[in-house]
Amino acid sequence: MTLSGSAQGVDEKAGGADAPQALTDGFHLLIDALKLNDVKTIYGVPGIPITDFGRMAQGAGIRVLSFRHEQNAGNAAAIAGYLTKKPGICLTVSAPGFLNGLTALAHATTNCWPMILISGSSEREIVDLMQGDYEEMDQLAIAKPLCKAAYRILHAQDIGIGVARAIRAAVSGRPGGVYLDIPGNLLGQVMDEVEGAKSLVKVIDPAPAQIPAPSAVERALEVIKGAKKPLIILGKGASYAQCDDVVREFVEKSGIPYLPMSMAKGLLPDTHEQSAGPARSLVLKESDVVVMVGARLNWLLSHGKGKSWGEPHSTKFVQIDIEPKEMDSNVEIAAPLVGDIGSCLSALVGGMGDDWKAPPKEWTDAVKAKKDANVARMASKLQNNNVPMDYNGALGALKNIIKERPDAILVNEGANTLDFARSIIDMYQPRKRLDVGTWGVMGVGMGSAIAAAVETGKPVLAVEGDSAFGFSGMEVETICRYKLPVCIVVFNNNGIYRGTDVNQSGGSDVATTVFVENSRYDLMMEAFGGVGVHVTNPDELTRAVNAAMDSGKPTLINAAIDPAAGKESGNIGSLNPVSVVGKK
Ligand code: ADP
Ligand code: TPW
Ligand code: MG
Repeated sequence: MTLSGSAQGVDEKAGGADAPQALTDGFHLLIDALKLNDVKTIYGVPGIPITDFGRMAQGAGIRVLSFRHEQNAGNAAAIAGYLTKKPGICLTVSAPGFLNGLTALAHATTNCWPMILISGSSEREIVDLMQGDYEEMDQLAIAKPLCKAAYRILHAQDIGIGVARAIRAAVSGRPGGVYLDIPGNLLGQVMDEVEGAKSLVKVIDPAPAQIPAPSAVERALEVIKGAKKPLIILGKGASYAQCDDVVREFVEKSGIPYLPMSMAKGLLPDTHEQSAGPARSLVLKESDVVVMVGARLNWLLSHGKGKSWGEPHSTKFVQIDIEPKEMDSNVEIAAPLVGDIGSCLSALVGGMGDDWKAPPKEWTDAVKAKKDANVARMASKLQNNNVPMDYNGALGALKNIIKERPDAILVNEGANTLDFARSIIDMYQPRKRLDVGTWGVMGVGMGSAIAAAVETGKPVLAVEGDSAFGFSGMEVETICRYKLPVCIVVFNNNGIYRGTDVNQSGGSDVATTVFVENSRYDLMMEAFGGVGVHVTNPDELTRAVNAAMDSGKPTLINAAIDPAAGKESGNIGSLNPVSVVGKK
């Protein structure tokens, strides 16, 4: 391209009028580098120094979605990375915008999702002398400890390699968040257009297969063969890996009961006969060999030890993970299998042979009996038509909706709203459940819902605690602006955990966990031209959600939930520290 305006003018003075040298600049190079590497969408907030970059990227055919807060744009990029296996891109302005986006970058890294936070930054010379530039901050140094890798590009000719490095760092090995620092004046730097095009790098095979060692495969098979009560745990690494067929083959050929972690629900349908989801406590306590597939033995699995694992009885672990350092992180791993999940599971299936023996029937029968009993016990509770609604009644309605619309994406956050929905709503397809992830972070809801709709084109049902929703609620405007097929259901119980807490001092402020009573979140959606509905019973809820999903119109349903129905901290109340001198 031949640049018009000042860049061309400079060139003409330098090169003479006869043969004007074609120029490019940092703006164009960055856009070309992203496009060359298949970046289709950028999530961000505009401002100095990246406003024009966003405009030009949009002009060049990249979809650039503007949010109301960078954290939500970052959460959208993070979940886009999870859904697509390509880095989700978030674009922010310097210092405060960068910091707002950084939480999401750390969240992506913690969850092992590929994401790149591209942030404009101020003048290096002024920042490094701490002379007080506009939005001054040493962003590279601050980002470094919070993500997988952090790079800064100083010269236009390095943009190609900088973008390539960021992409490869984000998706190869254990995926994670990468920070890419773009000083404002880099965008305006000019270079020869031909040289510029040559400097771009297309990343070849960004996440190479990692084949496990045959001896490690054999060791793993020996351990599994020796089991009397084996269990498979599928984590969100397994759903991220997008090798759904081989996951199914391994589970079905082995005949071993499996437990899906929250975001691995639906990798196999929750109604699969080998699912041990509803018998979670039993299988964790009693299994003797556990095959971990893309799941970590962190707090969500009680670190692989203690009472919930049936100690003093000991459990042997086989662990499949792409990250070697994950092995022995919490307990001894009897058979570490380091590699990508597709390659590892294919090797295991290959090694199982035709004479593979299913696990002892006493074990699979015991799991099934427990599961059937728990499912039956819940079924009647879910059909209640109580007013005000409790979690069971409201979620029973949503369970039926997802059963009828299995390709919809379920976004879920809150405490009780999260924990009850996770166990009540069955999922039927891979990567359809998006939630708070490894940190249990509130505020991912609207970013996740927006990215899910944009990346997949499928309808989205976001089931949100009223507190959880508030963290990203302003993005209802974004949802309306881009006319996304998102239906938000706010479980409105007047507060965090419960709406019934009282101020211990007896003063006039309400308790710390309590919100304005009977708020009408549905009116927020109406403010931007979307559909708002207020519902008080499960039948109304069902009707409203179906109407929203049929129409595809942005909708917010304010579902009035009994303020007394929830539990402190949902299912993880035991993690709260207790005052030794007791409550006053
Ligand atoms: P969950 O929360 O569902 O238990 P985690 O986030 O704790 O899952 O664990 C996911 C694991 O999957 C991480 O340790 C990560 O390194 C691993 N992982 C991610 N992608 C792959 C892959 N393609 N192959 C192998 N392991 C992977
Ligand atoms: C970034 C702490 C965990 S759950 C929750 C908070 C504030 C809200 C629970 O109330 P909600 O659900 O959403 O109304 P319900 O059904 O139980 O009433 N800040 C961040 N992350 C977390 N996890 C918190 C605070 C928290
Ligand atoms: Mg609440």
